Amino acid sequence: MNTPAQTETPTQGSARDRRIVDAKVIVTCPGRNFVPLKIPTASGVYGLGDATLNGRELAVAAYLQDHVVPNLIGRDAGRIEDMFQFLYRGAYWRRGPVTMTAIAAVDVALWDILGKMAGLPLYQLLGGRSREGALVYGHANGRDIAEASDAVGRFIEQGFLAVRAQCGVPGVKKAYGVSSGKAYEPAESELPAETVWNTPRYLETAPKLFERLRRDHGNGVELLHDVHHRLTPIEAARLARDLEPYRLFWLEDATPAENQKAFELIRRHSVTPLAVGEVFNSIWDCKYLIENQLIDYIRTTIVHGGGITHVRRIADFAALHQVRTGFHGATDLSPVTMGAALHFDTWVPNFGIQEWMFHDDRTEEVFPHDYVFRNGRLHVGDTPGHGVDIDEKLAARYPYSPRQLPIARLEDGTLWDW
Ligand code: CS2
Ligand code: MG
Repeated sequence: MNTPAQTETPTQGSARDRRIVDAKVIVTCPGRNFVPLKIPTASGVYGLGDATLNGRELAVAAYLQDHVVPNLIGRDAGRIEDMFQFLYRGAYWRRGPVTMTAIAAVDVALWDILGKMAGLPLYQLLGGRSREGALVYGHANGRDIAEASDAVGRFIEQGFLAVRAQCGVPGVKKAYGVSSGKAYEPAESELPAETVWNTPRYLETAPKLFERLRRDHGNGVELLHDVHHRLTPIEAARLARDLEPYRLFWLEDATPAENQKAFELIRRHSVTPLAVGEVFNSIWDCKYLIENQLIDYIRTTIVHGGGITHVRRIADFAALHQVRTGFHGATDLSPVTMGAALHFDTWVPNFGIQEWMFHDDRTEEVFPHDYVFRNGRLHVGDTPGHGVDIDEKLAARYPYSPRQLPIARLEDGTLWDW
């Protein structure tokens, strides 16, 4: 585990010290593309944010470079709330994944600066520890049910208390979530790879997978599953009902959630817990779902949800309705996001679980951090800020590599949700 270079003695800083003197948008590809944002202040203390949006990295980099960075220079890094309001309402064209990811990168960098200047870890700035370590889940998958069950077993042996399980679907090439041997990385080609989907076969396979997992591994491990937006509401209701005997921790993205009311149909037929939100980028995407108790976990995470400042509002709103957090944490979210998210997870009262897909060794070297895995949980350190740094020289050795996410079609060619 690399630990970030200790910053020199933090300075509480006056507005003069907190003045933003630069903002560096870095695009790097240590195993996959990331867009870190580095914001130095007059005092020499700098903050690090993450602006990675899988398959649209350059769109966010351009938004930052052309429309955000010129507005940062000279401003007070300590005015975090005002900066969010300026970048969100001041943009006129509000919301959307590119805008909110760009805002998130600035927001996280400013919170990092605040922590470094105060000499406090981010979780302390938010309100202190609510728990020792964040329960995490890993990604087990296999080309068939037996292989998937073996993969779940390996995660249990590594000490995971919760595991997401996905498996191949007979007759479906490249089913979602099944890796080709190495760690699962969906954005594999310069243009979207075309995959074929078959819902009836999937609806037959998924319950068999979990029936086998419970038979092989018992009820002690939390099991999760990601439908990845592929079912219609009634199909999602059927699957949620069919999975009830296997007591999933959650069924994720059961149906596309722009239609928030669709979840009323699922709720009517099943008590399987539901998780949604990795593709959301503001509270407005999930307000109806949360206030009507249509979901149990909200997955919108810091990098795509406007940063700590906005995601804290979502988490607090969710807490009023007994909805818990379950942040997205795929490999296409950098260690900067993982570090900031883990500090948030350490503080937030209505914490549920944190997704954690292992990053490539090259990524780990570019982004030294101080979080560690122990007894099924990730534990943040007490480094001031979010505890993640960047080795810029190393990052420069990994040029951007154009990659896009796949698309899915039904067998008759109908464009479907990937
Ligand atoms: C998946 C993601 O981790 C998950 O729950 O939905 O891996 C998702 O496919 C990627 O983040 C898309 O870039
Ligand atoms: Mg998902």
